[in-house]
Amino acid sequence: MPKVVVKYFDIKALGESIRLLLAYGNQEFEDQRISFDEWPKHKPSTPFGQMPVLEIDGKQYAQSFAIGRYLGRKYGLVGDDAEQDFEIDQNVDFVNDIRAKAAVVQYEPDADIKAKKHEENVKNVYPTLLKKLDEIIKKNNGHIAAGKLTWADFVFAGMFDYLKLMLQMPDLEKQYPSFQQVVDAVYTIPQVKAFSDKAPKCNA
Ligand SMILES: N[C@@H](CCC(=O)N[C@@H](CS)C(=O)NCC(=O)O)C(=O)O
Repeated sequence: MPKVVVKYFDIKALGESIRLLLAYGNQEFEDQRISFDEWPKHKPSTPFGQMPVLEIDGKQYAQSFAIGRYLGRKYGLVGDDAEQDFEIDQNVDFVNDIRAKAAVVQYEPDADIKAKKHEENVKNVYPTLLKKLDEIIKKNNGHIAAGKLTWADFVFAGMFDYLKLMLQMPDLEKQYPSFQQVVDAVYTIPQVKAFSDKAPKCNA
């Protein structure tokens, strides 16, 4: 077995899907959680100055969705044909669009502007996007794409707590039970659950 290391902060966000996919594939890995204080020391030696990073036998790879796609391919969590793979990529990009809209608010330093941006998104942006995502999941039998479990579900499940925090919607799954269906489809897989039960607890 190759020596595998996942480097990320001690949060779920963009790194959790990688941990969950490796757990799914029964791949042993070092779950290296780098503190925010320690990060500047590591940053220059990563491929793009960001994490998550997946290291395989000493070679570093980055970009969370590229890593997810790679692990999905490795563990059979992909589409049945090129068109289904296309749909998986498309819907992962859509999930990421929602994340990006919320991130603009989350990382706004000015408190007044932040509140205004959030209000604007709650009124004019989130309802349309979340309704669309709900429709997509329902159409795909409780999955993000292709009507079955794929690496896209791991991306969504892994970032769900972070999404809720950024959207400032702690009961999002109550509004959209389909979202919880995707999370459960991933976290109830025995080897994923075993990893998650033992992993450090973090709420985003
Ligand atoms: N497109 C990249 C984005 C990675 C990213 O934004 N990483 C953040 C944490 S979630 C980071 O490393 N921030 C620290 C920095 O930029 O110095 C991916 O999907 O992996």
